[in-house]
Amino acid sequence: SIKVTINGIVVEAQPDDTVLLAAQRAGIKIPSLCYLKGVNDPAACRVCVVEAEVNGVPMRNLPAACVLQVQEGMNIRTSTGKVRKAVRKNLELILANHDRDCLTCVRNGNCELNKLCEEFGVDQVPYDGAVRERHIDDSSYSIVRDSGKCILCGRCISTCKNVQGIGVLDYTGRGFNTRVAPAFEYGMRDIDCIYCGQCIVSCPVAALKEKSNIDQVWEAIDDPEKFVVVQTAPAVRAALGEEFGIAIGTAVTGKMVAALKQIGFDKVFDTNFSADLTIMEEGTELLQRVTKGGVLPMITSCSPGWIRYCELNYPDFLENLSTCKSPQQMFGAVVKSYYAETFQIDPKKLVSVSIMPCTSKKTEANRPEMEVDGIRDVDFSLTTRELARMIKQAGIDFLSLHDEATDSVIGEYTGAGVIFGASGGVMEAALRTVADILTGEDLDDIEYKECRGLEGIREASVTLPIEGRDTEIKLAIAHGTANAAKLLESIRSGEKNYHFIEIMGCPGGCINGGGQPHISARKRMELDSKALRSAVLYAEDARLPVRKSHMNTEIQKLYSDYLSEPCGHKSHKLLHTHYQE
Ligand code: HC0
Ligand code: SF4
Repeated sequence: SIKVTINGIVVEAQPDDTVLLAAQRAGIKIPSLCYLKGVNDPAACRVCVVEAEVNGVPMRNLPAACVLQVQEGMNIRTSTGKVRKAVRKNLELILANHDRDCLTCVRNGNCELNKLCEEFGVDQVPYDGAVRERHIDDSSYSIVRDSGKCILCGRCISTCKNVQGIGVLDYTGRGFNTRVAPAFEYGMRDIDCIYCGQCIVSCPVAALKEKSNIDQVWEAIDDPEKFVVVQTAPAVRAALGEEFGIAIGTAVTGKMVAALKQIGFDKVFDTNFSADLTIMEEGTELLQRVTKGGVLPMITSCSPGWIRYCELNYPDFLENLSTCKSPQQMFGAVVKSYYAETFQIDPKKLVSVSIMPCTSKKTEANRPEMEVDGIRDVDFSLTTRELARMIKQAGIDFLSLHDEATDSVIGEYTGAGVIFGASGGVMEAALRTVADILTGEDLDDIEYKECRGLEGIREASVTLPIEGRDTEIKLAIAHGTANAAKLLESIRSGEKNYHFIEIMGCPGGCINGGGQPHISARKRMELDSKALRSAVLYAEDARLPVRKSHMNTEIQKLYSDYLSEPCGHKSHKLLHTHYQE
């Protein structure tokens, strides 16, 4: 290791450390803005500048700590008058070209630029010259881009390109006219964006945000003619609390249900129910494909960012996709058919709302094929962040809410449904049911630990009795589309083959979706939010009395009273779909 001195403290650093990382590990905070751990280090904003000398010789200018490599004998000072003055000036320059309507901004309260300005006492913007032309693009169902808020940090560009392997955003124009935009300034609707929203959660300001549907949902709730039901995705409970100051990695399931009831939804349900339903359909589909010579590997189809990515980039794999709709859409279809019929509610008066950790779900809900006989499955899909805003708008004191439970007859869920929100969870849930069906037993060994974890691509295999013969079933899991691409390439080239694959569009799966609460770049350096949020779901699973989808009694009733059998005629009409080349 290398010894460097930071603010008079001797710090042990690794040879390839930057000064920013070495300082952070030693508990010394250097402010930063464009830096995003493991994703972006372009030294664009120059907010992390320091004074440095090597063996007593001062370095020229003020180097940026995010790209400055440590050297033996380096002496760093992070808070001199010169540094503070430079940081303040750089912040002022950024502010000069930034729309400063902070009061009405969605990032009010968690804006990283605002926080730095406050810390450095930036209380005026002394530059009063020309500002860049502002352009707001709300052409897609999912993502709004506002160039007036953009500070050109490049965090979204690097995330889209390096993390997701997509690269539809880039710098365009030069000098004063530099902007971040899709090529040829096309609208977000017209490019190969998968609406994963990873660019949103990496944005320090409000240059990228979800397209909000809050107003339409309030309108439906206020309309006495409408019966408004809501479902919440597995991953929402693992992160919603963060919006109310609760530590990352805390479950708020019961409070979330209580808040939704107070907001005024007529019935509160859980996507976990339809996650269980998905397992019944998808597990059956897998067994049919394996025993009847169908297309393998079968690939999960619940993540709409992944589906769009496959449609755009790997159309030769479309027949590998399970034909199951996602749990979000299955839930909507069940609410407007089985539930509506059971309680004699006119489906036209039913409004189906979903709360998702995802921005791509908004686009999925609007796909033309996501309806049955002209009735939409899901009318409005909101992000976890939008739900938090609604709770605040309703004046609900979230922290003091008492836990409440979801409504019946489509509200029960098992541990298998809960873990859908973490990468590997759908696979594990499917194995629990498929193994029981094939062995004809109620197996105790149901924690498939090999499915868990955050490695980008994971492989596993299980041996199951299929048609009387022990058969090895080969499995793979990928999350984040860059990893998905690697996995698909290895199959295309013939290097690998599998029976069943789980792919989620976002790194870590839904718990780290593009609709989840913002975590600042600073926090991301300090903790692993993906692991913390996943742990919430695995803990809830372990606590639940029933942990296998096929043992969900309300699912059993849904089949006996209405659908008759998995992958049967009615299921195909309501719960399955097709894809577009
Ligand atoms: Fe997910 Fe889902 S698990 S995609 O990550 O399958 O968004 O949380 O709701 O639909 O259940 C997201 C999360 C869901 C769906 C479920 C699946
Ligand atoms: Fe890229 Fe995803 Fe953002 Fe689209 S939503 S620009 S694919 S990061």
